[in-house]
Amino acid sequence: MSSKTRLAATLLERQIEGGRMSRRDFLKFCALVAAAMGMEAGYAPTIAAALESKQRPSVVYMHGAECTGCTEGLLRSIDPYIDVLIMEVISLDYCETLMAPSGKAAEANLETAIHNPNGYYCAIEGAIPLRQGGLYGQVAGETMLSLFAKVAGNAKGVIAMGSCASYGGIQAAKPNPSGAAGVGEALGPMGVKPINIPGCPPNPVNFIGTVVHLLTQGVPALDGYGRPTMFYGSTVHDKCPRLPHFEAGRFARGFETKEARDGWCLHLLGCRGPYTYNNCPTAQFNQTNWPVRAGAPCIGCSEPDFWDAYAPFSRDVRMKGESA
Ligand code: FSX
Ligand code: SF4
Ligand code: F3S
Repeated sequence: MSSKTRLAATLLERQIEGGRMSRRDFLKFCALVAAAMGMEAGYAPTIAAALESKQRPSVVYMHGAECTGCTEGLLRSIDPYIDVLIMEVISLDYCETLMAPSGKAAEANLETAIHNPNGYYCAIEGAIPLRQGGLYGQVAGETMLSLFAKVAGNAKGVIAMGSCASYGGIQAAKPNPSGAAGVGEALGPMGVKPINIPGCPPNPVNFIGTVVHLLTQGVPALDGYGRPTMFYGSTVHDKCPRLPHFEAGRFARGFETKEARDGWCLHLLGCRGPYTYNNCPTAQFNQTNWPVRAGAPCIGCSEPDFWDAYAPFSRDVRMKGESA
């Protein structure tokens, strides 16, 4: 089932339930977001009360240079469901992947959304091409650079969704022919300071939790790279289930080995977990699994120097002087 079909089916289920989610599902959503934010379960009713007491805030979601993997990851989030976010928590007033209008009608929607008298939040997925005045990335004949400067510049808050939007990501990999850059670098000179939610793609709970934090408590605490510390405060390595093997010097020497299957450390197979800040081991994707547990090394997808600093990804990346 395609993501759009799946979303439609989910929304239909909700409609059958009466058009709105049940109280139980809403509280479950709040509990999951609280857990991802590192809060105790008792914080869920606070989130619920704050969300219920406010008018649903408008969100304008822009697509830059990217693969749409961030949106795809978000659409496939099953717990919390994406429809909870876009139907109950926010008012998603512009998103090229999800909206029904196209062409002139879509452009009119954007104009209406950015002139909302109550203001709006802006999420940007993807990098922004800068070379030759931004010529290599255009939407409806306007460069992403000029369009995003307008949309993000007037927003109450800006979220850079994914590593491309945060730092350039693979779009900025050498030789970076389009001069792609992250939102902070491209729009910083215009006064835009985004909250970065890196990852290629990021975990949907990191995005949803950030939206909830913005709505309930304002801008969350950020690290030096603009990432919320509640999600990016420790390394993948710190909470990795293979860590006891690392500490005991037990390293798998091949992917198809008994040692790799038995949970031995993947550092010699290229794992960048020790240098990568993200909550994958605890949040997991859809609370199901994550790369290292599935047997693939962490490739550092949420780090500012991802892609070039780590490629090729199967390379042994022990730091100078580090032994195994
Ligand atoms: Fe793709 Fe998003 Fe990677 Fe980038 O993810 S999953 S290339 S971070 O902007 O769509
Ligand atoms: Fe650290 Fe990676 Fe080894 Fe896990 S597999 S312990 S993240 S080096
Ligand atoms: Fe990315 Fe590493 Fe997590 S590759 S998804 S930060 S395990």
